[in-house]
Amino acid sequence: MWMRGGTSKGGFFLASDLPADIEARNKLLVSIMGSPDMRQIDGMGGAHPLTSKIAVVSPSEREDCDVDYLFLQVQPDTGSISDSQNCGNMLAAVGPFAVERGLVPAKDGETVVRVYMVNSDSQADLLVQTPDGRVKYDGDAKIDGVPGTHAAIIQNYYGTAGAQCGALLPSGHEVDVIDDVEVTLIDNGMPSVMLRASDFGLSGYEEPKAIEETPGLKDRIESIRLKAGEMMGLGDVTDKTIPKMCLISEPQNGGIINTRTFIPHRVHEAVGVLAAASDAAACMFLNSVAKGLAEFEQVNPCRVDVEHPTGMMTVELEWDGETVIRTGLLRTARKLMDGVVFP
Ligand code: NQM
Repeated sequence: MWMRGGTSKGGFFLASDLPADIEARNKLLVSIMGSPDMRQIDGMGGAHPLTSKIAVVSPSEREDCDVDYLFLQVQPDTGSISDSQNCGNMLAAVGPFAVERGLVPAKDGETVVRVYMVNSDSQADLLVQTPDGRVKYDGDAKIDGVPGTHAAIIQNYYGTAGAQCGALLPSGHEVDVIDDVEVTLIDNGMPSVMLRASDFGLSGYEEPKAIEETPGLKDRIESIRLKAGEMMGLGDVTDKTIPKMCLISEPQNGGIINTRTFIPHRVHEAVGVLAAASDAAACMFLNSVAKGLAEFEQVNPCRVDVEHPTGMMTVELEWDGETVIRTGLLRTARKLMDGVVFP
C-alpha cells in the first residue's frame, strides 16, 4: 500500500509479504524504489529522502502492543538502505494501515493502535478515526507542509527519551563544543544535534535549497556530525542517517523555536516528527543552545511550537523536571494506492 504519513510518503508492507532474509529484503525494496538513481525514474520513489521511505509492519508478540513497525530509509541517489533511524511521519500511516490490513480490529468511532517501534525500541499509541469500523481519511485537521485538511491522527510516544543513545542528553551535558561551535546533543526519539544558525552566518530563515547551496556549509555540518555521532554513542555515523543536524534561531511566527534540519545531507522541507520532539526537549534545558532563543513558561504538559520552513509543528511534552515521560503530536495520513508493484 502506498501512503502519505504526515509530510512523508512511501511504501507500507506486511513483513510476511517480504523475504525473511534481510539482504534479499533490502535488495527488493531498493529495487521497488528505483534506486540507485537520483530521479528514481524506474521505481516508486519520489526522488527525495522524504518520499523514499518504507514501513514494514507485522503483528506484535508484545502484550502491550498490537503491531511492530520497522522503518527503512532508502537514499535515492546511492541506493543505500538503513534502519538506523525511526520515522514519526511514516508512523502516522501505520495506524490506518494496520486497521486496513486487519491486524487491529476497528472499533466504531476511534481505534487505538499500539505500535512497537523496532528502530528505537519504544512505543507509540495512535488514535485513528474509524466511524462504522472503517478508517476515515477525510477530516478537518490541518498540518503544515501538506495541502488541505484530513482526519486527525493523535500520536502519543512513550520511552523516547534516550531511546537510541541511552540518555536524553547523551553526553551528559547541556552544551558541548565541537569544531569550536556550541552544540546541544539530544535524543528524544531522534538523535539530534542542535546548533545556532547564527554561528554559521545564517539567519535561520533561509529556504532549504539556499541552505543546501551555501558554500562550505555542508562540509562544516558533516564534520560536526561525525564527531557528534561518536559522542552520542552512535559510533561511526558516516553511512547512518542520524544524528540529524538542526539549525535553530528565534521564532518568527509565534512559535517557541525556529528550525532548519539537515536529515542529514538534504534539508527537510518541514521537520521530522521525532526530530521536532527532540528539538522541543532541548528547549526544556535552560542552558542548552536554545538559551536566549526559546523563551517560554515551563508548564506541564508543556506545549512547544517548533517552526520550520513550511509552517509549525506543535509538540506536547510531559516532563518530570529531568526527562520526557510522554510526547504528544497531531498528524494526518492518507491511503494513496493499494495494489501490486513490479520490481
Ligand atoms: O523525525 C525525516 C520525516 C523524517 C523523519 C528524516 C521523521 C521523524 O519527516 O520522526 O518523521 O528526518 O529523515 O519523515
